[in-house]
Amino acid sequence: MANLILDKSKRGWWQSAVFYQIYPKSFQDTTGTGIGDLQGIISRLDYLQKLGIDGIWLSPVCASPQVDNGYDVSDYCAIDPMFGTMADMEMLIAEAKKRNISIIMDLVLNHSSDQHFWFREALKSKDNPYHDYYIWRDGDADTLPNDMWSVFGGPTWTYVPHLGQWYFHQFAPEQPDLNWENPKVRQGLYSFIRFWVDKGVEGFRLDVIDQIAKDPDLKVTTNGPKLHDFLRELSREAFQEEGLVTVGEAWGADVERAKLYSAPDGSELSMVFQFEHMGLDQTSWQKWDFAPLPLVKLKDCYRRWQQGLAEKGWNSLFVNNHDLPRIVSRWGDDTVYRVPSAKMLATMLHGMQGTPYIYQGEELGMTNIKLPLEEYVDVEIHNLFRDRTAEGYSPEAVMESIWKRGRDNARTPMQWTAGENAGFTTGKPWLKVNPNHTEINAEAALADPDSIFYYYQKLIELRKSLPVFREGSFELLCPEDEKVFAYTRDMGNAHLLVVCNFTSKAVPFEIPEAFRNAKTLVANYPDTADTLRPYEARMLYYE
Ligand code: TEU
Repeated sequence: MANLILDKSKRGWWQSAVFYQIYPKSFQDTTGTGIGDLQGIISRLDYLQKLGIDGIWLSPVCASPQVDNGYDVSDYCAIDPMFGTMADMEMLIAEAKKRNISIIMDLVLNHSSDQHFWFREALKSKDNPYHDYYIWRDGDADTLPNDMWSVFGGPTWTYVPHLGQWYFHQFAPEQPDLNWENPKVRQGLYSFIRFWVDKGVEGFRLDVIDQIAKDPDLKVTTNGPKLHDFLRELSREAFQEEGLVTVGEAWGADVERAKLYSAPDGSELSMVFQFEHMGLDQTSWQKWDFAPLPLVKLKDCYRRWQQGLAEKGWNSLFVNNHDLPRIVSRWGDDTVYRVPSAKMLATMLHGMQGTPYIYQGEELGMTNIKLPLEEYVDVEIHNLFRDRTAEGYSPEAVMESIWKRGRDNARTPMQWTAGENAGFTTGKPWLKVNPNHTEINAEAALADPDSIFYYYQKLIELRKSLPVFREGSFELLCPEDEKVFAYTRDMGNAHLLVVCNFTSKAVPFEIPEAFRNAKTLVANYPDTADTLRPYEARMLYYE
């Protein structure tokens, strides 16, 4: 199957693109340290080109003490030595470009590491020029400024005795929040962005961008009053370079806010990652309190986003990333029906309007992992265990939550081969390799024409060859059906139908009259039947 080359000189090229997220620590090690590196990514570019993707979203590779796997940056213009050198990064950008693959870097602008020069200076004294780069409140060691709680557990405030002050952090204490009210902070961050644009980076993913405009006195973290002013300035000063693609991580986005973020005039960002669909299968706002997926609600959620942003903004399409459990274990079936359910979920997503993001290993149908607590590395998992057991939860119940929802599920090393450490490293992997790599691995997928890998390749090719994927309007069929997700996309005389059985049982479904003689673009069963078989998915098309 020939790859269709995307013309990136066209405005809005990213609307036809498919991106692939790499979590560098877990992708490919070439030095035997047990940690993936930039040369490892370079060595796998041909694999990614074969898949057909147009860009790589690279999780953080800048210098970092790695308290939160690189989301704690100590130097925004340096490569962490554990991943390689600046020369390796330049080589990656150039080698990727040769294959028409853009590099999209991850920008952590809400907070820095406590080891960043700015924070080390800020700690020196209240009148240090960098002190006001962070957020401080005077007080004594016994009285927290307020009761705000950080995302990773514990208060959002940490006391510095020699200053008699608390500093604010929405994540770990080693990730102090930057003070966006200070114009020098903003200008400093823009200069880091320009540094990478000059190196040839073609876009950015912006970590927790909806949390930059915080106001601790009002206990506001997400969607602060100045958020969109800050974003417009950021965009004007740093992103107007021709053709840059920008995607903001915005847990607090709803459809109306997303219209601002992704306004077609480009005044803010290209698009955002919103998470409404990722929060439906839980009983509280906390992801740890998991529940079965309510399909009717999921469908309604997608319908609102698809129709809401049509011509008014742009969607990103994803169900996996480095913070989320593996989708085949979550909404599919990671045992008997692993292959058909992985393909079904891909069909559901890739038929929609927006820019798809594939997370490393998703194209192989990689699954969650079940480890004893001490084998996990993620700071969030350990803090959760500490906090929930202290609150009276049984250790067994907490472990269930971790197995279902822990972030390390997504971070186990990429499974390249059936051999030792899945071909990821010759050393000791920093996080356990999933034992199922003997069955689930890239080598096996590439040798099997019916694999999940080739199914994704086909979906990517379709998206680039038929404009209905990019432009078509969205209509949800049978909204009340609790088992089948079906929708149509229409554009002039081009019509697309997507049908997905979300269950492990055969279910009745009548193909709409107009599609009776339509062509099957892709399907996860080789033939048709009167019912939809377990996790069956079909994409039909006619003009
Ligand atoms: O994540 C933002 C965030 O709040 C959640 O995704 C969080 O990781 C967790 O899943 C909530 O339970 C971003 C990054 O994607 C994440 O890896 C970082 O740890 C976090 O920001 C801090 O930079």
